[in-house]
Amino acid sequence: MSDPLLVEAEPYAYGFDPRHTALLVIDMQRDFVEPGGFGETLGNDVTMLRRVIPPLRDTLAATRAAGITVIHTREGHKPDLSDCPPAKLNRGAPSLRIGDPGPKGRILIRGEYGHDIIDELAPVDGELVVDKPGKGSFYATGLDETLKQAGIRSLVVTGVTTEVCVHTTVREANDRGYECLVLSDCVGSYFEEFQRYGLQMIAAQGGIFGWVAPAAHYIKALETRS
Ligand code: TIU
Repeated sequence: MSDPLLVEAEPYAYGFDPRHTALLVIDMQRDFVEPGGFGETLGNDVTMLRRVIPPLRDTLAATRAAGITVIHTREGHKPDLSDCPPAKLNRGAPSLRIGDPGPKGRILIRGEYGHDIIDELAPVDGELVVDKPGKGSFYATGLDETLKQAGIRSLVVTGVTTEVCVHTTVREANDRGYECLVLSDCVGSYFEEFQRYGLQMIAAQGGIFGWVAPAAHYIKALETRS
C-alpha cells in the first residue's frame, strides 16, 4: 500500500488514501444559499454562505482531477411531506413553512428548483446525489452502506451549514468510524461565531470529531501526489 497523503491540519496532520476517500458536498442548494428559500424563511442572511462557493469550486475541480469520489447531498422532503416529521414542519415561526409555495418553488421539496444544487457546484455525470430528510447525511439515506461498499474510509467534508448539517454529518460519520477532514473555508454558517466555534469543536480534544484545514492545504496535498 502506498503512503497516505498528508494535509497540514488541526489538531495534527490528516492522512488519507485517495482511493478510499470521498469529498462530501453538503446541501449546496438554492434553498440555503439563495434568497427566497428555506434558509431565508428562517430569518437568515443567505449571502453569508456564498463565500464558500469559490474555494469549494476549486476543491471540486482538484478532487475530480485527482479521480477522488465526489458525493453531494440535498436536504429536503417528498412532495406529500410523509418524510417530514411534524416536529420539524411545525417548528418555530418561519415566514414560509416546508412545503409552502415560495419564489423558487415549494420550500425544501424534492424536485423543486429551490431544492436543487446551485449551478456553480452542479454535480457532473457519475457523482452520487444523496437526498436526505434530516440534518445528518447518514440518517435514512443508506449512505453508510454505499460508502462501505465503495471502501471509503475518509471523508473530506464541505458545504452548509457548519453547525447544523455539516456538524451532524461529521458526528454521525465519526461514530461510524470515518475519518473526517472539514475544509474550513468550504463550510459556511449564517453566524460568524457558530462558524468559529463549530470548527473549533471538531478539532478540539485531540480531534474529537475530526480534523480542520483550509482548502488550499488539501489541494496542496493532492498536488504532491506523483
Ligand atoms: N438552518 C440551518 O442552518 N441549516 C439547515 O437547516 N440545514 C443545513 O444545514 N443544511
